[in-house]
Amino acid sequence: MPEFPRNYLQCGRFRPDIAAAALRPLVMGILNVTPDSFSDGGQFASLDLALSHAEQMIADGVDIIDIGGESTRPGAPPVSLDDELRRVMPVVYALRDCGKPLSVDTRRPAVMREVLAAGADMINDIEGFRDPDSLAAVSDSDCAICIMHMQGEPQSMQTAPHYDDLFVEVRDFLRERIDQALAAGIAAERICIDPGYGFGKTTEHNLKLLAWQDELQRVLGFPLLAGLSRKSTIGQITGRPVEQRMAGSIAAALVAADHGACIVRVHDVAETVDALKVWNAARLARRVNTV
Ligand code: 9MG
Repeated sequence: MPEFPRNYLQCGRFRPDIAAAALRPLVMGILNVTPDSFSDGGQFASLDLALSHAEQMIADGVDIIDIGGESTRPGAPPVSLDDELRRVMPVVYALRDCGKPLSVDTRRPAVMREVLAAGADMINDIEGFRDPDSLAAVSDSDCAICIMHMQGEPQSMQTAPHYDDLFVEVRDFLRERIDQALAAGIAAERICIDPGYGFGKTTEHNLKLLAWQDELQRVLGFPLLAGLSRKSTIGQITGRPVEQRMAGSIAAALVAADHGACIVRVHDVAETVDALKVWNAARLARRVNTV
């Protein structure tokens, strides 16, 4: 098991155990509150639907709920600050006492400040906190931060992704952002990293990174979050449209777990939790050589 700053992730009011997660990764459930969400067609855009979806995820064994008000689907139109706040804030207020850590997926420092003041426990920034004000927005709190690698911008990132050295470029980007976060006063136990599957990456890039992610996690020394659920790579491999990618996504979550992921970000919580339980039980049995 890689050495992490602590055996927990400091996540606002919570400290999920990532030493245990090295056995079974934490499951982060996706709660999109975008009308144009690429995988749920805006199904959870209204507050009531979002809350009942969250309740179901909790019943299904979710460990962290990731709320997002901006679609990050390739080519998705940008959302205004007001619209993002209008979508996300009521959900954060309604769920803050649900007993699970609340993560908010945002690139905007203004949104980070508002959701942290409202009780969010984690900020998931697909830009890796590159906005000059973003680290200041989170530094005074106790929230966890997920630093993700992305090449380019969501509008254009899948046009022609190219790397001279995929592993080195992703590693060096994450290392530089980790150093900036630490320099901004963010404690090491608050940080997790993410190779950013599908963000400026072809299927081949994603599969290579998946094979290398345990090495990435080991050399950087921070817990790794993997998000492959329903992404186009799953569609390319299986030939399935987005609404038929559950089995492929569960397989991807298991592979990510097998390659050391501490957190998997998924749409299908119940199915992924069950699959990880079976994977974990089989793995533990392999270690015990007496029957
Ligand atoms: C918001 N979002 C969409 N995909 C993601 C991924 O793979 N990782 C993280 N951290 N966030 C994501």
